Order: sequence, then C-alpha cells, then structure tokens
Amino acid sequence: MSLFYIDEADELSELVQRMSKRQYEQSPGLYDKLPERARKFMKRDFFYGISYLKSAIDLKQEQIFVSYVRWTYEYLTYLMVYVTREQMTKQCIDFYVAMSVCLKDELPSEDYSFAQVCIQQGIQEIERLAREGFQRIETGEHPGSQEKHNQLAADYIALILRKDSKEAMQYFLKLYQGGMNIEDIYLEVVQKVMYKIGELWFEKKISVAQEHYCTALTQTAISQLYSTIFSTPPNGHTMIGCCIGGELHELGMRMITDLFTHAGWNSLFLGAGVPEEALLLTVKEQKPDLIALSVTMPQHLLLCKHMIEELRSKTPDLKIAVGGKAFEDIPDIWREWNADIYTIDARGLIQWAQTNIL
Ligand code: B12
Repeated sequence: MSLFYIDEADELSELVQRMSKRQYEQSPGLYDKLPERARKFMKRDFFYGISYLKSAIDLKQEQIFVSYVRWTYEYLTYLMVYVTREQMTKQCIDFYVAMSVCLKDELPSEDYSFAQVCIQQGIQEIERLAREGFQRIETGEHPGSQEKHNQLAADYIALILRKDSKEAMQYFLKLYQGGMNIEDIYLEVVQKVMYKIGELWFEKKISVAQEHYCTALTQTAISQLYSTIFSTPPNGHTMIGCCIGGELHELGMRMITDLFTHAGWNSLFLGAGVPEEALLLTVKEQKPDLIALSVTMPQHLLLCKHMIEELRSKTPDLKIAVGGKAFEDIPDIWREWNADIYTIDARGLIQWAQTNIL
C-alpha cells in the first residue's frame, strides 16, 4: 500500500520531509538563503502539491495539476520579491523534480506514470511562463459579464479599502433602491468584487485580514436585500444547494440559492461540510427538483463525483447541477459524471432550470 493513499498526517509528513531534503540537495545554498518563513511555506506547498496531484491522478485530469503549478509559480513570484525570476524558475522546477523522485516508490506504477505526465507538463508550463511572462485575466472579463457595471465594483472596493464599513453596508441597498435588479447586483457587482479581491490578495496588494473583512462585510451587506429576495410568490419547486466536503468557499452557492429564491423557488442552502448521509436524507425528505453542488478547490472534486453517483442511484429523477471554480479547467467532466448541467455562473443555471424544470 502506498503512503500517498494513506490519509495520515504523520506518514505524509515524512514524505514531505524527504521531498524538502531532496530539494535542498539539488540546490546547494538554498536552505541558508531562504528565510525560516519561506522554508515553512515550501513544506506546506509540498502538502498542497501532493493533494492537487492526487486529485489529478484520481480523475485522470492532468490539467488540475498544471493549473496548480501555474498558480503557485505566479503566487510565489509575488510573494518572494527578493528572488529573481531565473532563481524562482529554477527553484520551482527543482521542487517538482524532487516531488517526482520521492514519489517513485510511493505510487503504483500506473499512477506514477500519470504523475510523471502531470509533473512534466507542469514543468513545461513553468518554462513557458518564464519565457512568455504571465497573462493575467482582468477581473470582470468572465463570459457574459457586462463591462458597464465594472465601475460599481471598483467603487465598492474603494469603500472596503478605506474601511468605510458604514457606506459599504449601504452600497448594495442603494443600488437596489436606484433601480438595479438583484441578479445584476449579485453577478455584476458582488461577484466581480469578490473576484477582484481574490486578485488583490493573490498579488499581495491586500492582506488576508482585508480579504476576510471584505468577505464578511459583503455577506452581511447583501443580507439586507433578503426582504426583496423572499418576496416572490412561490412557484412550487424546490432546490437544494451545498458545497462539497470541506469546501469553505460558500458565497457562490449562497448567491445561487438566493437567486433561485428570488425566482420563486423554495431554496435550501446547506453550506459546507454536510455529511454525505445527511445530504441524502435531506434529499429523501424534501424531494427537490434540483440539487446544485459547488466545488472551488479541486481536492473536493472526487467527492463530488461520488456524491453524484450516490444521488443518481437513490434518486434517478433528480436533476443534478455542478459548478464552481474547480470546473473551469475541466468544463466537460460533468458529462462523464452523468450530471445534468454545468454552468459558469448563477445566471446560466437559473436560465437552464427555468427552461428544463419549470
Ligand atoms: C472569499 C475567498 C475565500 C474565503 C471564503 C469564505 C466564504 N464564506 O465563502 C476563505 C477565507 C475561507 C478562503 C480560503 C481559501 N482560499 Co479562497 N478565495 C476567496 C475569494 C477571494 C472569493 C470567493 C468568492 O466568494 N467568489 C464569489 C462567488 C460569487 O464566485 P464563485 O464562487 O466562483 O461562484 C460563482 C460561479 O463559480 C458559479 N458556481 C459556484 N458554485 C456553483 C455550483 C453550481 C451547481 C453552478 C451551476 C455554478 C456554481 O456560480 C457562482 C455565482 O455566479 C476567491 C477569489 C475568486 N476568484 O473566487 C479566493 C480563491 C478561490 N481562494 C483561493 C485559495 C488558494 C484559498 C486558500 C487555499 C487560501 C489559504 N492559503 O488558506 C483557502 C482554502 C480554503 C478551503 N479549504 O477550501 C484561490 C483558489 C486558487 C485555486 N483554484 O486553487 C482563489 C481563486 C484566490 C486566488 N486568486 O488565488 N477563500
């Protein structure tokens, strides 16, 4: 049995220890050059890297790992400003070489061969980025977004960065009173704000605390719209929305269930961390027309696939939708999983449900 599949921190910790040791052997002088904090980060990144690689192997989707490699390379470039681009490139490539060498005796040969494909493609991606530079996608450019509303998101972020909680609290309410509809407030302002906040955090322009403050305040601010959201007469249909496993990114699913409520559905938002049996029981009791499963971090994708299999076998007529950031790199996998629909945002799902369920 391989260590890679044993979910025990101690044994994984020993593997990570070997990977770190190997990396320092490959790059003489690196250990002394890195501050203590960076050495800790590097270890943590081996844990993260292993979890993304495991997801890629489980689902036979190398893109999951390649995206993670790209994300980490860019993130570290913002984080470790004291390291040149050439040094960073070498450090990252050495990191994945160390990972590959140390995994050789840990994985069954078929999985190891696939891990090699993932790691090789990851290294090629680093080399490509080193050659061509980063091509960051501007916030607000997601399909279907309307550029005319970009300034509203920018204004709200300015309030947040000024820590003007009072004005920020009233912002969405004022937009609504000014005639903007709830769907546009959610998708054209709140979603853009959150994506932009993610970019600012990624580029080290705001702190983790500022990101948390924005998320908390925004959640509270949109709750002022609930009297309107719940004012639509019921259409007799029920939907359940939840995040898979330990997924903590729940605002997207919260917004989806709110918009379904606003469209007249009886929506049950279960949040994150719902045990599989509890979810199945809720489905059995509530008999929803639709269940929406959200995944942001790819580590939860396998559980999502299992959840669909369970739901399909127990409730064959239930419509199942999947979505969230984790699907962006693998936008067609939902078909293989026998889900009914994947859409990139809440608007797409509501349109699909109104046409296919009502
Ligand atoms: C806020 C936030 C958090 C909060 C979440 C709080 C909460 N209550 O939700 C906290 C602090 C918990 C958090 C933690 C982390 N985060 Co975070 N987070 C974000 C941030 C800034 C915003 C998320 C959000 O609310 N987006 C707004 C909503 C509306 O958008 P959405 O989720 O995409 O949902 C829409 C669509 O995807 C779709 N959709 C979603 N679900 C579904 C389901 C169905 C069925 C359908 C059809 C559609 C659909 O419809 C939604 C509405 O239109 C994002 C940035 C980003 N780009 O999203 C980073 C981000 C997602 N986080 C990131 C990271 C790395 C982390 C951490 C690992 C950080 C760390 N080092 O600790 C942890 C991991 C936590 C975990 N174990 O899951 C990365 C993920 C990178 C990656 N793909 O690997 C991002 C992208 C930041 C970045 N720029 O790098 N985070």
